[in-house]
Amino acid sequence: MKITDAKVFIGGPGKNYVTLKIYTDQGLYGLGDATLNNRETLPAIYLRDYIIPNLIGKDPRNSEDIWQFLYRGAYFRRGPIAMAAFGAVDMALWDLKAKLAQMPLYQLFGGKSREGALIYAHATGSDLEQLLDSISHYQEQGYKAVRVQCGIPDMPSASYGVRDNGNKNDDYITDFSGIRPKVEIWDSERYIRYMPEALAKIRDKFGPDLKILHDVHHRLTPREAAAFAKTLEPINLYWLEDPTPAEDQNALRMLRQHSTIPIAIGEVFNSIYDCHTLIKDELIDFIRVSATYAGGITPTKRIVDFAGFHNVRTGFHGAPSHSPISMAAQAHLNAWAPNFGIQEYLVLGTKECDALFPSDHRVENGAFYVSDANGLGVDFDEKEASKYQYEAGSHPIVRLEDGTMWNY
Ligand code: GCO
Ligand code: MG
Repeated sequence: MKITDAKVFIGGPGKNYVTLKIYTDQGLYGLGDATLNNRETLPAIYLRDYIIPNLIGKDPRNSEDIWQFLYRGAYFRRGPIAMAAFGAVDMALWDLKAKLAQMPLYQLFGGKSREGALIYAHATGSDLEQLLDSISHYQEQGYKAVRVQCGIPDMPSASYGVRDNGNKNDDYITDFSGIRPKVEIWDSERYIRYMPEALAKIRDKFGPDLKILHDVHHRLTPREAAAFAKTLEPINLYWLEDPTPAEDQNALRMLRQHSTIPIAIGEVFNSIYDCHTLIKDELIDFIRVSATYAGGITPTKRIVDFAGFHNVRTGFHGAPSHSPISMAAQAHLNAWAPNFGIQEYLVLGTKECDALFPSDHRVENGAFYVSDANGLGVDFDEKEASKYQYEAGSHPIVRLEDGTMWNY
């Protein structure tokens, strides 16, 4: 079996999805997702100029050797651009492998450990009242877990995943008005003062069963995060996400020594080396890598297995940046993983998106049910794809009130 061609498509309804399609001499094709939020053209160029010419003629069944070829062969390895490009190739090869085996992909990992996999939605509001409405909205739809983000009084603009159209599953991160980023202003003191009170009110209103998640979006220093986590303990959060910037793995050690709050981290990680210490030393509870940015199914599955030895569960990234292809790759891992925790689910579930990526995967009662179709179980309609093209957009940036750049 040989790879005969591969193509990269950029675009989608309200989103620059980067889709890789690998064709073979046996008529089967595989699909992968290389969407790197707000830097989408870069993995696409990496694929087109450097990877695809090297794939032609290779046996697609040797997915391990192809992954090693891409990773070790690049010399300058790791980083989100390269790993997103490798990730797309790897997903497409697993898609092909499972199609060849005539099985849904999860069967190749060891079958299903569960039926529906727990998912969480993003409830948000520019103030608490709006956020409470947004939580009710998702609860009415059957969600058992929600991430809650709300505006902070007297903070000029507090976007760390806050939007004012609380219930719409649109891509609120990318600003398509141009390439120059919107500036948002942040103040940790106001946030630390207000958020515990808001989270307590949410727990009070919705009772003990709702799984409440909160994303700090890398905004606090280690000491602030430790103090903040301590005050949140009575609220019994499902997790506190990205309390500090992920580069400083020691920060999590400090937090752990002061609080028993469950910590989730890893959406910006690109390899097992980024989370090795955090997992080995049991400094986190959930690992948030994605099949795209971590370089595909092959390395992600290794991270999941390693995490399992240390009581760390999965909580894969699933922001709107991921196309239904990587969501499917993660759904197959979620169906199998013995140490599955939860899946973030924000694929734009619009008619246009379903037409571009047809599939039988379904979301019901706050859980994701993986399709039993062969392969990843998601297709890509090239005719639909021809309606879209790349649209430049930007990701907001964050500054403190005095102008100092801060972490988004
Ligand atoms: C999340 C995230 C995202 C990021 C986005 C950046 O937890 O889902 O923090 O929404 O902001 O992926 O591009
Ligand atoms: Mg996050």
